[in-house]
Order: sequence, then C-alpha cells, then structure tokens
Amino acid sequence: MSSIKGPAPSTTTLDGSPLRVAIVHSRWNKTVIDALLAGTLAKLKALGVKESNIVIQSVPGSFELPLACSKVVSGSHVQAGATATDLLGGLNFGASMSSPRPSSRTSTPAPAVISMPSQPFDAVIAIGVLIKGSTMHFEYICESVTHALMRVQLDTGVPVIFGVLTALTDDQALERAGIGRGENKGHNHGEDWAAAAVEMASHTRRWA
Ligand code: DLZ
Repeated sequence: MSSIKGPAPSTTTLDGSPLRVAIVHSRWNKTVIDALLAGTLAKLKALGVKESNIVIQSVPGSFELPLACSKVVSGSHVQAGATATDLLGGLNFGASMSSPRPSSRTSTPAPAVISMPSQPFDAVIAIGVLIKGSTMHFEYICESVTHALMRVQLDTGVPVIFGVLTALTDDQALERAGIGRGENKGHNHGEDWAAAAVEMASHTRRWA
C-alpha cells in the first residue's frame, strides 16, 4: 500500500524568482547533510530562486542552528564566505552517494562554508541531522533546537523552515535524505523544505 504521508501540493503558484533564501546547516553527519543540502538547493533553483539570492552558512552542530538563524535573519553575522555556486562545486555528491555507506554515523565536522547576506532574507532553512546515541544528549538537543527555531521565526516574522532530521538510526537519516542503503533509497526531505521556504516566503510577503 502506498504511504499517505507527506505534504499535499501547494494551492498557490510557487515562484521563487523574487526571493532571497538563507540556508544554515550544521556539519555533523556530513554524508546526510550533503545530500539534504543538494536536494534543497536543487529544488530552490527549480522553483526559480536565483543562485545569487541563495546564501549558505555552516555551523558546527544542530545546537548552534538557532543562534545562527537568528543572526542571519537580522543580517548581523560576520562576513566570510562562499556562494551557493561555490558550495555546489565543493560538495562531492557523486562520491558520497556511490561510495560504501559508513556503518556508523560520520561525526567529524566538514569544513565551514559560509556566505554573507547584504539584504534581508525572505526565509531561512535550518538543516541539521541528529542521530540518537546512547545518552540523553539527543533528546535535549532535539527539544531545545526545535523550540528555539520556532522562537526565531515568531520573534522575527521571517519563516524558519525546520530542516532538522531527528533520527533514531543511521538508516532513518539516510532514507530521509534519499540515500538509503537498501532498495528503498527513501526521499530527500530537502526538496520539501525548499518548497516550504518558497511558499512561506511568498505568503509572508503578502501578509506583510
Ligand atoms: C555533540 C553532538 C552529538 C553527540 N551529536 C550530534 C548530532 O547527532 N547531530 C548534530 O547536529 N550535532 C551533534 N552534536 C553537536 C552539538 O549539536 C553541538 O554542536 C555541540 O554540543 C557544541 O555546542
């Protein structure tokens, strides 16, 4: 039986061409992050968001996402960096998807890729991958990050898209990035986050 899960298509036309979108991503569990980032970027571009209007900021782990999103939205973070184009060139998606999957999560942070906005953003997408370990760390980070990201969007009025996977296993995370190890590759949730960003940014512009 097919799944009933997932978002129904938007009833409004999604036009990303006038929008400026920030992506803030953590560097823990890099294989999964890279795939999610690729899915997000591809869908943003498919919806018309210009590459020059997409900026990317990386942070060490998911716990750092709320503060970074808050700073990025207010335009007050420090400059250093690369554009979406540079990032796409830098990520080795082919290798990460075709090479053998790690048997345990990749916990070494990848190099920082950062870019700087010169004007406000219409939406920010927070991407992180939390995978449950043997302590309570996972629960505390999941809960605090979720609440803090919600607070950023309510406090600023700028949509913050919740692109944080909270997976109980490595396989769950891989499948939600469309790179599952089995026959079921799963679905890349980054595509949904990009669509949500464009839709919410468009709504928010109209509601202003
Ligand atoms: C420390 C930690 C652990 C154990 N696991 C993850 C994880 O699965 N995903 C993730 O994004 N970050 C993890 N971190 C790092 C924390 O988010 C944070 O970067 C550090 O505790 C420093 O504040």
